[in-house]
Amino acid sequence: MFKALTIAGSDTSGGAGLEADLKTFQEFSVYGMAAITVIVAQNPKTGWAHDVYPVDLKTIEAQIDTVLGGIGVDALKTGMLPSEEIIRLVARKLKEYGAKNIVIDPVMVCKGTDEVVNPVAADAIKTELLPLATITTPNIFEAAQLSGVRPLDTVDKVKEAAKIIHSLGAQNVLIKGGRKLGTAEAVDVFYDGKDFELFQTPIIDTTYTHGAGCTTAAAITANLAKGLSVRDAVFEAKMFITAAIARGFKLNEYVGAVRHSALRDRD
Ligand code: PXL
Repeated sequence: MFKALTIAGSDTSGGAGLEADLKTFQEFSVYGMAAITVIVAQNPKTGWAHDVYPVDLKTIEAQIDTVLGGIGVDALKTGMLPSEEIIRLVARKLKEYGAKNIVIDPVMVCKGTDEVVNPVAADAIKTELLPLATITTPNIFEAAQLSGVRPLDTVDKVKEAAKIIHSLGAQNVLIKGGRKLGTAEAVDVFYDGKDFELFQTPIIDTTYTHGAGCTTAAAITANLAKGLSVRDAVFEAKMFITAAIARGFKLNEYVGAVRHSALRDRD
């Protein structure tokens, strides 16, 4: 059984965060484990505002020791890491255990809110985590924060940002442009340090996309765990997230989530 770990936040509403990661690992028949960094609760009384409750450093360290010290994994991903101290801890533990197949999802904002999780976090992600990344998967906002290229509104500028993020230490970079680049199709730009590949899919007209970023990174992680090349892991993840977005569904009046089970659902 291939095994994967997510070091991420809990999205209580279930579409994103470690909930998305574990559901996605399951869809790829990969055994999933989780180290919780933060709990995000959405407040129904304040228009679904995201309240963020970080987990203390000792508890995060104990969880990582459980999995990396006591079990071992074929791949892992990081998600929401809500402070500089937590980012530093995670980087230290990944180095301590010599972790391989590392997917860094540089989560800075949640869909539906423009709140930056933590402004200092962008710098710590750059210096601490990108050098460890087999691949990093920023969206446009995150890629702009990491690369300094602004505004990031054309495919050429996204390519420039990918080169900069690669030069910060990430071996491979996937910038998820989606529908934000004014292109006829949704475009994600993949860069392996040598060549660019554009992954293009028809734009799906929906706002039910909560969890799309986490799910994409988790699908890449699962496929790396199974031994696929980074490029093929990204390709498979793109197929998976496209189906999951196409079959997204409404959770409540505020938000709709991607459907992790889309590829096997018949209803
Ligand atoms: O989608 C980004 C994200 C990541 N991780 C957690 C979240 C969210 C957005 O809500 O709650 C835990």
